[in-house]
Amino acid sequence: MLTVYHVPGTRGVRAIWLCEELGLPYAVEPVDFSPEFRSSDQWRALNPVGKVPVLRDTNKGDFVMFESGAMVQYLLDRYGNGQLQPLAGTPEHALYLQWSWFAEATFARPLGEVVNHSREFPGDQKIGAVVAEMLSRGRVCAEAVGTAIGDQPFILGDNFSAADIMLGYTLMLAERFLPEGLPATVEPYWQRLAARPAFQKSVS
Ligand SMILES: N[C@@H](CCC(=O)N[C@@H](CS)C(=O)NCC(=O)O)C(=O)O
Repeated sequence: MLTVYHVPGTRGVRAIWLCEELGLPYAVEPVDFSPEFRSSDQWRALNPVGKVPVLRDTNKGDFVMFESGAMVQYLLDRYGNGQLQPLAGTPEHALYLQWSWFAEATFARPLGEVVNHSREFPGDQKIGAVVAEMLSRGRVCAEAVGTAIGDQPFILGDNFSAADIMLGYTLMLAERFLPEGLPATVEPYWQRLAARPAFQKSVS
């Protein structure tokens, strides 16, 4: 059994969305998102920095991992039968990796800091400049996605891939936190992703 330890609307969406796309059976285990629980020994044993999500795979033994992008890659490599990613070692796969890593390491990071700073320092005026700077970084990333997507349906071209799952979660954050919303160049792509039944299941 695959179990995603998850808080609704957070990065576990990526693993759930992928399981839905692949038709993999999985369970969702709700996690108490309070700082107290996340800093407990119990939770830190699963995620050493107290974040969500965590994936457990008991199909063979008992395997536990954190980092949503790594989960996506693990699930694809172990259960995907070549679906939703180009062949490893090809330039197409390099671009698949590029957009997957970009989605979390470069694009989601400033948006995540907006969330973290606003939560940790509510009402603190000094945070305004930090949040504005993070949002401007997020905006540059959203525009980069718009330029790359052009008229193609998905980030790698005609075929939906797990890189769209990685980016889709981050676009959900960007739509929520960028005051002006997503650039017009990105909006049709985001709508296309958000309309997928597997995505809708992951956020329901
Ligand atoms: N790079 C990590 C980021 C995990 C992360 O930041 N999770 C958020 C929820 S989406 C969280 O637990 N935030 C709590 C905190 O950072 O205090 C991943 O992709 O799994």
